[in-house]
Amino acid sequence: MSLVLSACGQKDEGSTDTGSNGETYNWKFVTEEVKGQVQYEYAEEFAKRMKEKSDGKVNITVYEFGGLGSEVDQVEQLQNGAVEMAVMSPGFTGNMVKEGQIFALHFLFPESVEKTQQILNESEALNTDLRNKYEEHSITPLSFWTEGAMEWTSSKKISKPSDFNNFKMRTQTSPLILKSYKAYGADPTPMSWSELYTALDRGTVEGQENPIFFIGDASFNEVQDYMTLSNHNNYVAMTTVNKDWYEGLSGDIKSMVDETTKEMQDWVFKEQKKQNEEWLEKIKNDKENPTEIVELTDEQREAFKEKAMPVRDFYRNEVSTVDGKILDKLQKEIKDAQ
Ligand code: 6CS
Repeated sequence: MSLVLSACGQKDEGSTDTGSNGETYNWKFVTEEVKGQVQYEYAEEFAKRMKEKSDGKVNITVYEFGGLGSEVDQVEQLQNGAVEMAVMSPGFTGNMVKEGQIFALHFLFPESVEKTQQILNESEALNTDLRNKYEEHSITPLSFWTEGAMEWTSSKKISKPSDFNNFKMRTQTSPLILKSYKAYGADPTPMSWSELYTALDRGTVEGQENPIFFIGDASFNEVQDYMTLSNHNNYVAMTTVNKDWYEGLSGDIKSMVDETTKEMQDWVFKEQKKQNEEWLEKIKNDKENPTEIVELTDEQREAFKEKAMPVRDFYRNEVSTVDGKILDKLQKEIKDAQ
């Protein structure tokens, strides 16, 4: 619809109608998760706030994951303007926005999820420099937020790097995520999460990484025996908009979008925290599908960290198109925040 409107020369603000009460806006907001999960609930709350602030003029339809294709299809839909807004994981854009693979680096952000969120909110490296890199591909990330610390689930116990030897690990598609697991000796396979339950059940892959709420809500614990509380990374999602569409919004509507995006940072932090805490308890107490929770000592975590560190040099020297400048700046920001 928005494409048709653009072709007719109207203002490209999604589908726009002029009724007796003035203009109304109809936008599509796609997420990589389903009802009840953090991204979907985020988008619903965003839509509700926009409707209220605009006195009903902005109507946002939120799409659950699945209806519009894979995560990678959704990236394309945002780029070509078929949808105006998307929650997007950098883990699916790495073949295009090389710098965005910074989030694939293990042990980069602090173990504290709260501190990590503060850095995501304030980082110039991310909110200016990385944003510019995404904008080269028509994607404007308006905010970065965590969905929680990432943990490993597996069919065999993982507590040291050698446990990953030839281990079939499911990953998202960004090449640097695969590289991070190869650094532990694993055999990573990228796939959409829509195929993951079956792949784990059949043993096509033996393990995966995700925040706890997602592991529980997608029932991965049903087909896995162990969950290692590795906290090796934070799951970062981005609130993204189609660049041209966003820049074409009128001043007051654009300010409303910016204001809502900002407010939502606190909202989503609380939402992910609540969901992750609740799901940890549920997984621990699930007698029908028991999961052994593996806690790592500082020494054990250190052993993984040691293997992960060379991947940073690889990012700096082989992946980055700006000689690792964004990583250097981010590392300084992380150090200053701690
Ligand atoms: O593992 C994945 O691919 C999915 N995980 C989360 C937390 N959200 C969406 C994403 O596609």
